[in-house]
Amino acid sequence: MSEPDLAALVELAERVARQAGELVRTRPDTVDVASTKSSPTDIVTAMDTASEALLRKAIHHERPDDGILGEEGGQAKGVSGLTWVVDPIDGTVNYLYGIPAYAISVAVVTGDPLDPSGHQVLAGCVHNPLSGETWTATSGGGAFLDGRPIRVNRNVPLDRALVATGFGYDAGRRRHAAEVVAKVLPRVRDIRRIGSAALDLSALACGRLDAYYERGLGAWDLAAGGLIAREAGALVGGLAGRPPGPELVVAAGPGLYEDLQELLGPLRPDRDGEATEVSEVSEDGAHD
Ligand code: LIP
Repeated sequence: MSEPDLAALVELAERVARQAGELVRTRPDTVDVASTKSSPTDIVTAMDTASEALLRKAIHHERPDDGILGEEGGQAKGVSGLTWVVDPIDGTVNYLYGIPAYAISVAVVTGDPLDPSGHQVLAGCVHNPLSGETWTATSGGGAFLDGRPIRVNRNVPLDRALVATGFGYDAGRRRHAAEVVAKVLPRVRDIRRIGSAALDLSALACGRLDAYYERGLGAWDLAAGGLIAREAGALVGGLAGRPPGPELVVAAGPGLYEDLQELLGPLRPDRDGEATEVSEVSEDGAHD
C-alpha cells in the first residue's frame, strides 16, 4: 500500500479514536457493570458498548467495504481485505473505578486479525481521552506522540529495566502470573501494572517504560499499541520466536528484549498454571 494510503488510514484511525474519546470523557460519577465476559471481573460497561458503536459507525461511514473486529461486538467481515481492530475502552476496570488510565485503541490490518501470524498491522492510534495524548504509527512510517517522533529506550540492562505487565481475569492464570512476576521482580528495576495494554505499549514506545510482557491479550488490546511500539524501535514478539498474541506478548528495545526473553523462558509465562511448574531460576539465571 502506498504511503498516501497509509496516511489516510492513520488519519481516519486518529479521527475516530478522538471522537470516541470525546464520548468516553463524559464519564458519569457512577459507572455500573452492564455485563461480564470470561469471569465476574471481566466486565463491560455501557460506555464500552457505546464507544464501540460510535467507532463502528464512524469507520463504516467512510470505509463501508472494510471489516471490523471489536472487543465487545465481535467481527463483521468486509470485502476490501482490510479489517479495523478496535478496543473501545482499553483499561475498562480503570474506567469503572475512575482511575485515569484507559485509552481508545484503533488499528487497521490486512489478513486474519485473529491469527497472530496471519495479519499485518498497517496503521494504528492509541488515544488517552483524559490526557489527550495520542500515539500514532504506520507500517514503516515511524511512531509519534502528538505528532512528535518517539523512540524506545535503548541499551537498558535487565536490572535497570522498568517492566510493565498484566494478569488477565482467570484465577488460575493470575496465580501463575503471580509466580512469574515474583521471579521477575528481583531481577529488574521495578514492575508497573497500569491496567491497559495499549497504554503500556505506547508508554514503552516513548520511553516511559523499558519493557512489557503479558499473557492473554485480545487482538484489540495489541494491534495499535504493538505497531506503535515496533515503529518506535521495540522488538515485539511471543516466547521463543513465536508471534505476539494471546499466548504471550513480550516487547522491549534490542538487547533488553533478548535478556527478558531469556529470563521469562524457563518461567513459561506463555502457559497457564495448571501444568507448568515454575522452574527455580536463581539470581544468576541458572536453573536449580
Ligand atoms: C485490559 C488489558 C490489560 C490487561 C487487563 C485487561 P480491557 O484490557 O489492556 O493489559 O492486563 O486485564 O485485559 O479488558 O480493559 O480492554
